[in-house]
Amino acid sequence: MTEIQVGDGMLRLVQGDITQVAADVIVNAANSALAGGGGVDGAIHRAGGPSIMAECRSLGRCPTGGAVVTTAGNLVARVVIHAVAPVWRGGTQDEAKLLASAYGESFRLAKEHGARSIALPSLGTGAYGYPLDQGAPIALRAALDHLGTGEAPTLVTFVLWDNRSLTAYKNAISDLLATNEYDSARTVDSTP
Ligand code: AR6
Repeated sequence: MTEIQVGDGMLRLVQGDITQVAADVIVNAANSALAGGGGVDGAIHRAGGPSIMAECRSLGRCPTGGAVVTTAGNLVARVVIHAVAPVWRGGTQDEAKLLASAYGESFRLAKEHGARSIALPSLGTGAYGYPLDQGAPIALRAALDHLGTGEAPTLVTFVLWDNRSLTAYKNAISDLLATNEYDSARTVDSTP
């Protein structure tokens, strides 16, 4: 596990299945139709049960770069935040802005729901094809910017499915911390 302290908050990078992580809020990598699918989305609906899809149907849609909240069904979390990353189209269609917005909305909604902890997957870097080396710093900047505010949730965990994603996130956090842009952030644990 990699742990970065940011002021009074903590950023964690772990490898695993997000449905198995205990956090007040779990973020889903959803589509605009909130219709379910593969990847994280499939795993969350399978583990959480049908009440999540029932609520998604009643909400209807969510724009790309946005996020909506539903019950977490059978999951340990209190709520699921369904965030919609952009489909990668070569980087010329505002993808970076839209991906940052999906993360930003997730943190905003988590705070609104009084969550102390949030677990997120790597949005957009699976079926939607966002290149990992470009998606990872966007995800981490959103988390560091949020933690820098000192607002809840103060524990942010990125749950990375495979070793490739974990490595990309670890490399990206090293690069970001080396810039000195985030002077309240420091690595407290870095177990391989
Ligand atoms: N826990 C954590 N991460 C996971 C898990 C899991 N259980 N399963 C997969 N990942 P993706 P996207 C990783 O495709 O790119 C869906 O069909 C995965 O390896 O889930 O935003 C939706 O319905 C990858 O690194 O999300 C949408 O239509 C990351 O999570 C579309 O895919 C994101 O991959 C969204 O695509």
